[in-house]
Amino acid sequence: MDDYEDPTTFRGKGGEIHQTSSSHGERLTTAQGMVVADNQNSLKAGDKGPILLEDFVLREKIFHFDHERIPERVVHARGTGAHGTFVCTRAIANLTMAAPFQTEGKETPLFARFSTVVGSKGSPDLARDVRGFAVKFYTDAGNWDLVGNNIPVFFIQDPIKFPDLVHAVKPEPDRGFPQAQSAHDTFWDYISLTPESMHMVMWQMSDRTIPRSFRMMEGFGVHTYRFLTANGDSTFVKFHWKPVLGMQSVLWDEAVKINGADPDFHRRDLWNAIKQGDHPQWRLCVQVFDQTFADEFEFDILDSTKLIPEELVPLEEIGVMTLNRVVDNFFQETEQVAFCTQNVVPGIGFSDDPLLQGRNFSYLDTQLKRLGGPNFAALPINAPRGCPMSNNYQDGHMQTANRPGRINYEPNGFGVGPREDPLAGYVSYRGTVDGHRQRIRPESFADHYSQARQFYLSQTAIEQTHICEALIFELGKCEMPDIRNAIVGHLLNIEEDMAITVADGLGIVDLPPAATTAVPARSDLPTSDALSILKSPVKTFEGRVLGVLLLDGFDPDILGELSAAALDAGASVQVIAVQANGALDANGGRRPPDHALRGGKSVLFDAIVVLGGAGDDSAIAEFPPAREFMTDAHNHGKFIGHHQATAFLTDCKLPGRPDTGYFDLSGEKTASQFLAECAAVRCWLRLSDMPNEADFGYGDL
Ligand code: HDE
Repeated sequence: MDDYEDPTTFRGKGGEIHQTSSSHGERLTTAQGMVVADNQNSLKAGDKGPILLEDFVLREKIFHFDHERIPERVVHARGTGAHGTFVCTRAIANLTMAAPFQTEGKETPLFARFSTVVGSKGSPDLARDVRGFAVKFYTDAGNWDLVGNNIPVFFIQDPIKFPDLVHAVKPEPDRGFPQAQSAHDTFWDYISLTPESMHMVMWQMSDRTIPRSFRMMEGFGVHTYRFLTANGDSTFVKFHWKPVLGMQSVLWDEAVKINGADPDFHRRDLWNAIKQGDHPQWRLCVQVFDQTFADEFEFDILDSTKLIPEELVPLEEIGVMTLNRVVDNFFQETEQVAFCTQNVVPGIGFSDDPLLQGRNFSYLDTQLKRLGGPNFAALPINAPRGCPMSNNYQDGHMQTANRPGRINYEPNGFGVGPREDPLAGYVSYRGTVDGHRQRIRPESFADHYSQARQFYLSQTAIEQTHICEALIFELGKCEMPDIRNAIVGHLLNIEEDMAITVADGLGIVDLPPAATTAVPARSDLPTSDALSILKSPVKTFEGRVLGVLLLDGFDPDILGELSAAALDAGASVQVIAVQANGALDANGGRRPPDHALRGGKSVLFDAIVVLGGAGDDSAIAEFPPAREFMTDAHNHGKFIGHHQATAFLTDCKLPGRPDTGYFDLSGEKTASQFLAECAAVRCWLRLSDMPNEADFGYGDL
């Protein structure tokens, strides 16, 4: 614990513990500043009560406690945030007057919040879910919120569908479960009736929705936005965040187990990384294009279920975000931060993407409910920092910044108060708007399968298998066979082999007919490597965690070498011992662990080393947590280093061991050579050799 001070205590009459004023003399007071004499006993009549209504200290304390909660976000409730900066690496003043992009080297402070979408505030981090990726830039010209996701497309094309989508995926209303899961009837029922979701569903079933870390996922603005110049020129822009540590995901079986072993895995990972000075970074890149490109592109740039392949419009880096400070207080910062898509600054404009227009209404509205009044913009986490906030808004809940004096209107003849400024002020993109009032979806939004197919075909074989397995898992949780069949009908429009694999995995004997399509799906779109995680292989072990299991009698020098090599590689080491009081090294010293074996599951680490004693360690393989530690590491394709632990490993009965993912550290490889191998993240060969249903005569998987 940080700054732990041994409390000075005394016992009260009833034996209860009282703690006297802390060493820095801070005294406990009520909200009125009155010093509290006794924080352990309420005011009673006699020794045993009843408690007196007169006890205003008790009543105030309980009253405040009773009102501590605010409504959680209706979506994206589970999240974590951090402070940082954005540094412009390439000025683009020719494209936009947005303050952060005017000069190279310009720094803009920011706050980022990452989240899952579906689960409640207390749900586990590793749910299969889209991740929110929201950034508030405190620019010199006001706050700009880029509220994106880690997936570049979305489920729906029109905001009027959003409440239904969210109702369908959230816990079912009669039973209140399942929590933080799309694997249930109502979600897949809705999806089966919403073909425009098919592209997003491919992403959702891919490894993108089980990231290893927030630090290792991409972010996307999703919608087409506009860059605007001072003279009113405009280009279209799509925003992309690229993680400097590369992309990495966990396996589904790891995700399921991490949720139990450490439900705060992603929160803790971000917190630890920033605290230990490994500040995560993302490159902000843009795809910039004009109306001519928009007119020629095969899909509508206003359709949020479509992306523009990077191969077609290459990304241009314009800056780097670094997260370098954890929050001082989770509630005040992460919980009260109020992102709003309509928070833009001069130079950033909206396109006519209907989903974006809908969001521009929703976010302001939802903050009012969540934060309880219209003054939430004045909370320190939401207030502008690079420029003053000056207006005639007044009163409302919790107002603290009413303008002094008589004048709270504009224009006024008193010569006081803020005035509009047509030169510095925000000017919307002029464009023209024309058309009938009508509830209609444009025909240019009608193709729902072509980019879904492009995404699937752009994946490696391993990733395609994961998508099929995810679909089999999710649909296998549906109770209604009709829903499973309907989804397979859509999959047939995306890629036939995938549909057949999923149908086999679900035990569907007669393939359903393909779903009817508004326009025929295209099969001529070129694949795009940028859509695959594994086609952009990670080349570093930086930012990863090595778990070292110590058995009694281990060689401390090897542990030292591993720690030094990890430091060099920008990685960290966590030590696991059989018991919490540590493992004995070969010299008789005791090394305290970061985890005892029962709590230090191998799913929490990126690669594993076992340091055995000089003698026969095989007996420890009889201990279920030890065997499970190794079995999981092996089955999850982890790289495994070992030293003097052969008997233990043999008795763990790991099928196929040793393979190319095992490294003997007593001669074959040095610690740093082993860590260099770990940069490949997983021994994919071992994973592709794992048996599946087909090996046991089921289906055709
Ligand atoms: Fe959101 N979304 N959303 N969303 N969204 C919210 O606002 C909404 C959409 C996203 O860390 C809510 O403050 C509608 C797309 C993130 O605080 C709410 C529609 C994308 C966050 C809301 C969408 C997002 C939210 C709930 C369809 C990716 C968390 C709490 C028109 C580009 C921000 C809140 C944070 C949060 C509405 C679709 C991303 C209800 C109506 C598309 C990252 O206003």
